[in-house]
Amino acid sequence: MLEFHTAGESHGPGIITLIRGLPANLEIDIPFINQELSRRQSGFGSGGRMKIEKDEVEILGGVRWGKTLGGPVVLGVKNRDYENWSTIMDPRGSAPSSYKEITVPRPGHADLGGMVKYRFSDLRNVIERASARETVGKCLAGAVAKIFLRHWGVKVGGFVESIGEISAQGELSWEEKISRAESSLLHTYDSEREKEMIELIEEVREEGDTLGGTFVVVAQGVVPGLGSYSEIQERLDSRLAFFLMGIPGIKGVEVGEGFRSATLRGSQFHDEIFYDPHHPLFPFYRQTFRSGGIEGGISAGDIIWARCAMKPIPTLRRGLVSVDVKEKKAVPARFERSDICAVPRAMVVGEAMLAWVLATAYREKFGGDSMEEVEAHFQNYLSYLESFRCFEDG
Ligand code: EPS
Repeated sequence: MLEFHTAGESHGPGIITLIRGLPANLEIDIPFINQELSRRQSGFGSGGRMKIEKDEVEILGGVRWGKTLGGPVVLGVKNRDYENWSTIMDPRGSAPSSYKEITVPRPGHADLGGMVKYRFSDLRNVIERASARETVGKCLAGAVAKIFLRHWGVKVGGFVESIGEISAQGELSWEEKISRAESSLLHTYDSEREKEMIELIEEVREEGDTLGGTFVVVAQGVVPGLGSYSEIQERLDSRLAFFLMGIPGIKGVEVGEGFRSATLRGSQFHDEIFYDPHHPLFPFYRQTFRSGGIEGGISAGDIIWARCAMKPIPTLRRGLVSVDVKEKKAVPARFERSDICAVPRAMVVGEAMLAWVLATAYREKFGGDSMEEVEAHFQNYLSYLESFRCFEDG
């Protein structure tokens, strides 16, 4: 089974990702991984930290001469900011005598729950691992998943749909939206609305406040038949929701037009089935993907998409009402350097998680210890899909 784990703190020495279950002989494209890391760092609305960090992957295990060895793969990224935090975040030693514990939790953050759960008196112990810096690790896993998926013709992309109450407009193809988003400061496809979104972020920054928004992630070229209706753990939609909801700040996930489906008639919602022997990938095809390309927990073929809603960041310059847990006195929540709006960057993490879920589904369906074996099983499935083609001219 393909799985990943991340470790590391926001201002500690670095973040690592351990990936288990990759086949041997998968070529690891390091420039591509670095490109994904840099996409995660780009996006208007970030705070000062992004000027310090320039994330770059180091391979610490499981790869030789550019190819996986079939064992666990360990990827790491150093935190450049660690040099400014080396005393406070030193894995050795003890707190310096001048150190003051953080005792005022931010509403909306893991601070208070984490303090109670782990019996900490210093919220720094919570802040560090609960930080969205951890998404570096998710993007490392996602970049490897994308590299694996490329072999099977799957492309993963995404775009921001809204920031605050401003929504991108325009009926465009998936490709067009994704490619426009790629060159946009906010990773969105509507350049007119983007200006308004940027103004809004600036306004909110002035007010000492923060903003959320929504984004969409899409995979193209997915084979039908991934996942299963049989059990909750096997459903592609439940797995997708699990991984997308696990991105910090995400409060809502819908597969396709999930919420709108509740307001539509069956005749308006369901993606009707057509047959064309010349249709690429699979001759039973859909013209719409309102279901997100997943029916009964199984991929329908070609597109898979989901939408996520991200809450505003809980670290506000204008401190919300809180309580000093040591003094038991009402005080405004503490501010420390933070982002204003992280939606464009969360979108990149969303892509990573969609890629991850699909990579696990391809791994399960096609098995194999080496890329050669996966390829053989995949080709066999493609031949089976081909058998549904029936040409009138014989
Ligand atoms: C984060 C707060 C900010 C972000 C950080 C996530 O960090 P700092 O407190 O050091 O300024 O920049 O995100 C990253 C560093 C990153 O690479 O994504 C938080 O509180 O979650």
